[in-house]
Amino acid sequence: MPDDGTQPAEQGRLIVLSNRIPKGDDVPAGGLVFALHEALTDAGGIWVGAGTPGETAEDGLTPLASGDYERMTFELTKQEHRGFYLGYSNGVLWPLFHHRADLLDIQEGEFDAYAVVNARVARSLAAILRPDDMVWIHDYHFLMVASELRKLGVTNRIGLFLHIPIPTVNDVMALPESKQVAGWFAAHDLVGLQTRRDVAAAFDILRHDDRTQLLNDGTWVREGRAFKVLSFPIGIDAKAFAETAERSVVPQLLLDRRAPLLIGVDRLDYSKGLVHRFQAFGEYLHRREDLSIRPTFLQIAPVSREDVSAYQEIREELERTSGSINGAHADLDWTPIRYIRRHIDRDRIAALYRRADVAMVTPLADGMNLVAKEFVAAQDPEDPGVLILSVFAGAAEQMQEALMINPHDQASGAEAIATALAMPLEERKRRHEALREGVFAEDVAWWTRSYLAELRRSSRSLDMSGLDSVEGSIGT
Ligand code: ADQ
Repeated sequence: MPDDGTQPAEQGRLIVLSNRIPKGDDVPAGGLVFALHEALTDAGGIWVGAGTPGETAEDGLTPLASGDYERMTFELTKQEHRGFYLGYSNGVLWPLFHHRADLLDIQEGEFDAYAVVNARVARSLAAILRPDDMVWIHDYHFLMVASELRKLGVTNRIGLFLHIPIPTVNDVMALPESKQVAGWFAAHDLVGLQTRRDVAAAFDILRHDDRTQLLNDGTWVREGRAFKVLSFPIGIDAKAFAETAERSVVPQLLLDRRAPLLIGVDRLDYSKGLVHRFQAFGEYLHRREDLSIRPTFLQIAPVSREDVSAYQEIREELERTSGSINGAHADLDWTPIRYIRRHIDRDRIAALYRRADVAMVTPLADGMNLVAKEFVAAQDPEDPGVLILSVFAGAAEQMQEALMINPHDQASGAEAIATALAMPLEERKRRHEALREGVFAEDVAWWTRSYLAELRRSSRSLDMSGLDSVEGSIGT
């Protein structure tokens, strides 16, 4: 039988944990939630996520309606939601892991709420686990769940996949709990990251922990437990997305192919580099010699996490920047930046990608960035658009045929826009073909299979015989 991550019943169930979980029948297409839905539809199992915050919270899981797999929620109070989710997860860990230690908002009691919720989730999971079940934990909301499970005596295989980048050792030192971080990772059997660059950063963090050693086969050991840290770049359902793009309808207003269209699609987040992107476009407009070229830059960026103060600030800054660029360049019949804060249907987005001549995917830090892959999948191979990609997107490691830019350097972005808009068809096709091949081959099903196959391969107890430590000795 091929070890491809599909799950025969006798090997136990797959238990997936993520903060967000679809509560009704509709599973939002795209992003993490969609990827997990795909994984569970294939493998079966149980998906556990956060319930609606209430006045009190008890241990245990509440079943939701199930289909191909079961869904359950854990409880948390409104106060815990503030401390665990808005506070420690999104006000501390998110900026830290996106290299923005300057934005850390460390508030008393928030880490405690994080620890309390992680411990309750662990107890609730432990209560349903059977000996052969595999646990797959997602993202920064649950970094302590595995160590809490181990404290409860759970020996099941436990994997973590972090969708966001890994901080530098220096950044980690800004965390009051910095000394615990290596232990959190080490409680898993497999830590999956988006890129090789993230794996190198995680190795750095682990090397700085006195109790963690690297063996010569690439396995790490801490306090008698072995674990691995490897990269598994997440993909999209490329085939389905391409089909959606082909059959969806572009709004009439944007159909005039004589006016070049640039597109950006992001959650409104400071990590996405939106202000820098607008400034690069402004710089392009400023440098442009042929004033008859009047491109429109359509930025779709619905607000997210509005309860976190850094998100209110980025929104205001973005509005100021687009206003000032439009003020400098707009004409009676031309608005250079069209900035839409509304949520747009996925079908519409797919059609807009296909219509666009250029996509700007220019984050300052991003675990992967699925928009880059969606844009490529949506293109007409006979007349494809051009992807401008930041070197700081995780996607950059796989998508070298994009036009790479440094988002901190306005000139780099402005030049890339000029190059993209003038790129001959042959070069567009050549670059797109190479990108498309990667996006289709390493899709979301490939990602799930590779991760789960590796987690299944990991041994549940450490056999250290015959393995030499590369850095320091074992067990001293
Ligand atoms: P996100 O930070 O949410 O995800 P991203 O990878 O770009 O970022 O995924 C966003 C998804 O939402 C895409 O599928 C996109 O099409 C969709 N989307 C964005 N804006 C939208 C809008 N206005 N309307 C409708 N849909 C919209 C985190 C990490 C990423 C990592 C993913 C998956 O931050 O780096 O790639 O998880 O691992």
